[in-house]
Amino acid sequence: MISERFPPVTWVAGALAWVLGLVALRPLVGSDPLVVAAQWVIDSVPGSVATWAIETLGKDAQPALVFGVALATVAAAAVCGAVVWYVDPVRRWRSRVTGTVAVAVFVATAVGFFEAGSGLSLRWLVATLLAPLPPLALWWRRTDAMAPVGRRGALRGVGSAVGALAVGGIVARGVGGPPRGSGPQPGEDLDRLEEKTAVGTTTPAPTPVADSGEVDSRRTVNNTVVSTAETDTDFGFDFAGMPDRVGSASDHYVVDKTISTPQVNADAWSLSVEGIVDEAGDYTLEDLVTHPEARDMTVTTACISNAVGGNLISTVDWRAVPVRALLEEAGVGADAVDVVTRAEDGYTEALPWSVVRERDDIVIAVGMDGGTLPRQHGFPARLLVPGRYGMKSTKWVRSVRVAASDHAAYWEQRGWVEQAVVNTLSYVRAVQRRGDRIGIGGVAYAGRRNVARVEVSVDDGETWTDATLEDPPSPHAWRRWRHVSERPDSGPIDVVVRATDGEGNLQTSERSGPHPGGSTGWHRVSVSL
Ligand SMILES: Nc1nc2c(c(=O)[nH]1)N[C@H]1C(S)=C(S)[C@@H](COP(=O)(O)O)O[C@H]1N2
Ligand SMILES: [Mo]
Repeated sequence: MISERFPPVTWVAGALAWVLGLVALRPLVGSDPLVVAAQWVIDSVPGSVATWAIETLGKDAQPALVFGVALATVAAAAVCGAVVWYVDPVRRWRSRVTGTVAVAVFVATAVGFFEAGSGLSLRWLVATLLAPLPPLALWWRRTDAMAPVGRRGALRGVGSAVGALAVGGIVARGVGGPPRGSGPQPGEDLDRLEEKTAVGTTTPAPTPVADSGEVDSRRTVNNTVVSTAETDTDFGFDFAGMPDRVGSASDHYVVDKTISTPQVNADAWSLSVEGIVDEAGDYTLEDLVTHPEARDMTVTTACISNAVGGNLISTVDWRAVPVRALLEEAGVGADAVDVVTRAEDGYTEALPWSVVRERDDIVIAVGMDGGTLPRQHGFPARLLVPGRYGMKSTKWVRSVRVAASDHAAYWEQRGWVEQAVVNTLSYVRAVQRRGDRIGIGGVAYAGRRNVARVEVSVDDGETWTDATLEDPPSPHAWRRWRHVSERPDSGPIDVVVRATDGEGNLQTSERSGPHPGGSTGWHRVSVSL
């Protein structure tokens, strides 16, 4: 009986050994075929499904999907094994079916590791040869002879599989990750990079911690820090919960569709400017960092999927070169319609040339917070489009192409709005009691329209008072605001905030979810202090 049932089990064991081998070899190549398959699923499901997954599961959706792909592989093997063993007509073709599957496993491994990032390299060859060994060893024993193999044979098979895996894993770890080149590294000091050149790359922003004075108690309600402090000093813009006026690279939120963050070797990278241009060109990272039009700019970026009051918004200093400057150097043809950016991960975005031509703030960023870009923020270079949601800002950009027709970009194909101009927003971040006084503070942002006014209500919108506004760090950034009132008695406070942009438009109170054009509505926080 056992021998009758054993073959399907061998298939399952083989699939497991294969899947584990792929994961074990991941460090060698940087990614693995399971991740490639999962990414392929993300890229090919209908936009509504992808959007739903990103909105509801956020970053967790991605590891879950990789696990799902592994599980599906094992399940498929079980089905195959059962069919081959139990279905009579197929039984006769058993060795042929098994042979075909073996070849398929081999090809999938080869293609998968190739796509996983190593291309045709020695690492690819080693990974491709090692990963299929354990499953093939298991299958071999079962298929060359029709005779059943006993438990000892099975144990030997499993033993050799585990052994091969261990060797593979040790080799992978010993050899280390894929080559990163000796040139600029992610997060490297930008000035040092310039010196070198002269001689010869869904995590919400962590809850901010800017504090002044002792805080006696502190809790967080809907991303708002509620605290009490024993101090008589006046409220500034930095009290518990207030974000820094300009944040750092490490506390910037991260959102992308990639399961494993692209790892770009800056030595081998260059940005190509191509399409309808007189003369296509390539820019190295050094070319961009030392470009005569390179400039420093402080920019607030918000994700279109941020909920009202959410943490997918950050402000940081960038070093960047206007796309307009690069395109003018290339000479844009008269038929130009769209400027399409394409990224390492297949992501694309597009902006009309008529807009790019007029705006010096649409830039290729090569520096962030004094360093080169961190990997997760697009090393070595990314687009920045102030005033539009983050989706317009292609990370890991590889090419800027001038096209003669309208290009449907990655998120646009998935049902999000094309222009993605940010909606005016104002968020409460901090409520603090100091004796009889209550300080309320937060941020407001209206993209290029700028924030002209912020009003705060402490009675759920019945009455409104103007908040004190801090000067924005730049025309492309948010403004911090605060509102201080006398309130000796403790009790519930229903805070509501609303902003007015520089064109005189009051932020809409109408509540809408992020899809398709970004969330709207006033941020409300009820606290007791
Ligand atoms: N290549 C690429 N660029 C991308 C994305 C992506 O998935 N791939 N995600 C976009 C989205 S939706 C946002 S909100 C911003 C986030 O940038 P950050 O992670 O540096 O904050 O990157 C954008 N650029
Ligand atoms: Mo986004």
